[in-house]
Amino acid sequence: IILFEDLKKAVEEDELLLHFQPKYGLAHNHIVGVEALVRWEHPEKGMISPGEFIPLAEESDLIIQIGNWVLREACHQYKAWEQHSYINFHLSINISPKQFLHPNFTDTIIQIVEETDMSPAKLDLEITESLAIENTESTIEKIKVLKQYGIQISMDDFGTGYTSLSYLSMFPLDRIKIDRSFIQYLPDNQDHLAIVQSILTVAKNLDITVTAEGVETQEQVALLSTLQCEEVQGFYFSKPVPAGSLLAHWNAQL
Ligand code: G
Ligand code: G
Ligand code: MN
Ligand code: NA
Repeated sequence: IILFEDLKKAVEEDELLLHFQPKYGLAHNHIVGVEALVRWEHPEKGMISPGEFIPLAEESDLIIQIGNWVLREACHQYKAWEQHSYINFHLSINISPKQFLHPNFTDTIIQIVEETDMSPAKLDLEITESLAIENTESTIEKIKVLKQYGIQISMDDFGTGYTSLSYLSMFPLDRIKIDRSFIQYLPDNQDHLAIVQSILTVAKNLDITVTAEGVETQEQVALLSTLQCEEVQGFYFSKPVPAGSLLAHWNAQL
C-alpha cells in the first residue's frame, strides 16, 4: 500500500524519474516523438508504476507539483539530447485533468518552456477526453492559448471517454491517440477494425494526425500501415526506456 506522505516525500527527495517511449512514423519507420512517463524509484519497494501513484496524487494538489516536475525534467532532458545529438522528434507529456483545469495551467506551461529554453513547437501535451465532455468551453480556450504559443495538443486514450467523433471538430487538436483497447484484438476483431477505420477517416478529413497505441504485433503494424495510420507506439517497437537508451534508439536509425 502506498501512503500519501511517502509520495510527498518522494517528490521532495527526488525519487521520481522519467522513462521515454518512442512513437514511430509508419511511412519511414523513424522515431517521430517520445512520450515521457514518470516512475517512482522507492528505496525499499523498488520501481512503482504511475498507475499506482498518479491516482493518489490526483486526490490533492500534489498532482500539480508532480506535473510541473515532469514537464521541467522532460524539457531539460530534451535539451540535453539536443546537445549530444541531432534530434528531430517531439516530446509528449501526459497532463492530468486536474492539472489542466488549474487556473494557472497555461501560464505555468509557458513559464517552464521559457525557463528551460524548450522549443514550443517540439512540445506536445497529451490531454484526456474527459476534459472535452465536462469543460468544453474553457478547454477550447486553453488549447487555443497553447496552440497560439506553438505547442501541440494530442488527445490521449481516444475512444475510452465516451466522446463522439463529432467532438473532434470542436477542438483544435494536432493528434489523437487511439486507445490500445481498440488495437489489442486487431486484426481479428471486426468491430474494433470498424471503429479504428472510422476514427482514421474522420481524423484525416479534419487534418488530425492519428497515433495507434499499444501496438504489439507485426500483423497489427501491417494492418495499420494498410489503413494509412500515420503513427504507432507500443511494445512491438519499444517499451518505455531510460533517457540514454532512447537516444541510442534514435542514433541507431540515423
Ligand atoms: O507507464 P505506465 O503504463 O505505467 O503508465 C500508467 C499510466 O500513468 C498511464 O495512463 C499514463 O498516461 C500515466 N502517466 C505516466 N506518466 C504520467 C505523467 O507524467 N503524468 C500523468 N498525469 N500521467 C502519467
Ligand atoms: O495512458 P497512456 O497512453 O499515457 O499510457 C501509456 C502507458 O501504456 C505506458 O506507460 C506503457 O507502459 C503502456 N504501454 C505502451 N505500449 C504498450 C503496449 O504495447 N502494450 C501494453 N500492454 N501497454 C503499453
Ligand atoms: Mn499518454
Ligand atoms: Na494513451
